[in-house]
Amino acid sequence: MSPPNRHTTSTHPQACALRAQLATRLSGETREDTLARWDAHGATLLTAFGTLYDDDARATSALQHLLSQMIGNIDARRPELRALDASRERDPAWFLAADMIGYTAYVDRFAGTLLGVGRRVDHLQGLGVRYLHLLPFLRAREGDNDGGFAVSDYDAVQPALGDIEDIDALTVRLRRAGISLCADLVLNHTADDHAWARAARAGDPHHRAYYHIFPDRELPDRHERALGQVFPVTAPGNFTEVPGVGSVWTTFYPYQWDLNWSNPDVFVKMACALMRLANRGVEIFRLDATPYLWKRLGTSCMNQPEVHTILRAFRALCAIVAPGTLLKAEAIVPAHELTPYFGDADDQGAECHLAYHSTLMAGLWAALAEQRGDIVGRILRASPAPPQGAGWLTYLRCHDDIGWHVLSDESAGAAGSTPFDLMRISRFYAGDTADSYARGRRFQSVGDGIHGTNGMTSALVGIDDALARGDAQALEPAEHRMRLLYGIVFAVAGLPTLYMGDEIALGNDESAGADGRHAEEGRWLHRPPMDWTTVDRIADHHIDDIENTDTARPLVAARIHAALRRMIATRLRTPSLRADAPTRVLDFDDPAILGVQRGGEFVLLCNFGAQPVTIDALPGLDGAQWRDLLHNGEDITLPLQLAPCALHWLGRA
Ligand code: OTU
Repeated sequence: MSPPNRHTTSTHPQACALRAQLATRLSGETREDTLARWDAHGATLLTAFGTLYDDDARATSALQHLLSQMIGNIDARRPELRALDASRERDPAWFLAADMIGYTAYVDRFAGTLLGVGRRVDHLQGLGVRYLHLLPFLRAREGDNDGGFAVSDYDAVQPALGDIEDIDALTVRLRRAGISLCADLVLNHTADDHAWARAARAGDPHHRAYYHIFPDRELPDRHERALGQVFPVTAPGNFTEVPGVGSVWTTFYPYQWDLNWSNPDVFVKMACALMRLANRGVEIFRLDATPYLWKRLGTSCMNQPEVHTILRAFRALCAIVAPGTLLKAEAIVPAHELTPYFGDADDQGAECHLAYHSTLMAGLWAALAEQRGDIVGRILRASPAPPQGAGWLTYLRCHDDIGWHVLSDESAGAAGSTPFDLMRISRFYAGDTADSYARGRRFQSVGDGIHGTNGMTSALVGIDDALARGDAQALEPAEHRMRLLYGIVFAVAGLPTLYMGDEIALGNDESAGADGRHAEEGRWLHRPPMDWTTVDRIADHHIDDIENTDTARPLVAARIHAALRRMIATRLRTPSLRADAPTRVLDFDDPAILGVQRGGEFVLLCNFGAQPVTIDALPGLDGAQWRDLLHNGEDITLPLQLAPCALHWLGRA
């Protein structure tokens, strides 16, 4: 299917007709702004919707319902959110500024409840955080719920975390602190006890059509031949036999029923969920499992063209009803499939504002295990600059495993690079190779299968192991590794995001497996509760002697915290570190070295190798004078010796 061209509302008959409806039904205050937004984006929304649903008898009433809900939500949008909309329309690249620092956490693990998060704002501000992603907090099914990714009600909060009004209160508190809330919008599936699923179970044909339900295994078996598996060990297969219902499509866990996006009512219901959350102050939507929304027999049912059409429609919808809002693609797919989530070649910038750079994330870990900076250099070279007004989200860890499949091209030696062995890397991080310092675990991997790796940064870089063994000599390089990796995350193009606990090198939650509820789900290894005792001690300067090389965990925490804060503070005053400033990878013969120029005045230099390396010159930057930004601005003179795992941020003197 070819992508629809951009239409203008004036040449789109249906857009003109609906404009007239908007003009009569909107109240005075919002009328002019909304009509201008409709003129700019209405045709895109309608063209996308039409491309998806024109042949469907349900489309006309679904669209009418959508329009009514849009009007209702526009009318209900609070003045401070409207002000935010207006300011972001004036500065659409606001989230690409150098002072955007991200943070991601589970509400309960971080602060107990939504209101508890508000009481921890000081900590976030101390880190310079401007973007806070709270993992799913909407009401999820009881019992197993995939860390909240099995949503039972998009208009209710998980009772243990608070209630729906707490979202409003929290976002007000966050906005006052300059922090934007990012929330998950789980689009691909609902919990099996969502009201729609319950109605489907009861046999209601309208709601059965919200899901992919088959009377027998014939079509599921045909589909399976081309489908992958997300959780091959704990949830093999993509369909679940539900007694009295049929064979239900469940890409993830059996209790997560995939929604049928070829049904226009599903589109409208999810669009309404988005608008209501936006009106509660959510500013960024993490579109969970985006690649899976559209199914097509004979394909992997990932990244189908219709997924991109849905995203274009959602983008246009936001631009009309809540233009201060951003969309973030959670598409953990190889790099060449990822960039279309910003919009395809002839419609760049028409889809998501942000996308997780998962290839870079996994590549950083591969580079560390292989002691090869060139792995990261090649990934950066191959990463196109996102279109104007869009950016990468850069990160080192998140609540999920490190999925190695995103490196399938790179590990096979794409574009003449030296291949690397993902199996070795996966075993390395599980502590299963002779040279390993890591205490991670393999995830969903059986036999020769290479799936993912679990573990906190602290465990994967060797801090946990050195502390457990009380080995001060092993601790120092482990801390260098952590600084090295975060030093890259904070310096390359993107919105850099910390994973909760990394700011104090929080270790694995080794009790997770012992907890019966989570025994089956290895990802809980890296979802520990926040250690506020240590945070408070650091904040109160009770840990002064941070240069002390003692092996006590609080001292490590204080050193890592100070190192990350220094990077963040430096980033804030370095305009060349904007997410959209140009990137140039420097050529070095030694594969251990990574050099990256950002903008006109910044160079990142690191050594992934185990040996010191001497750098005689910075390619293409002859004659420039440099200061070492992370080391008190000392002058740098070439030749420069890079110690193993050295990290330097050079600024023009
Ligand atoms: C996401 O991840 C969430 O991040 C997970 O925590 C959920 O379990 C899952 O969706 C289901 O809601 O496969 O290993 O390409 O890779 O959506 C994590 C995207 C996952 C998928 C991704 C998914």
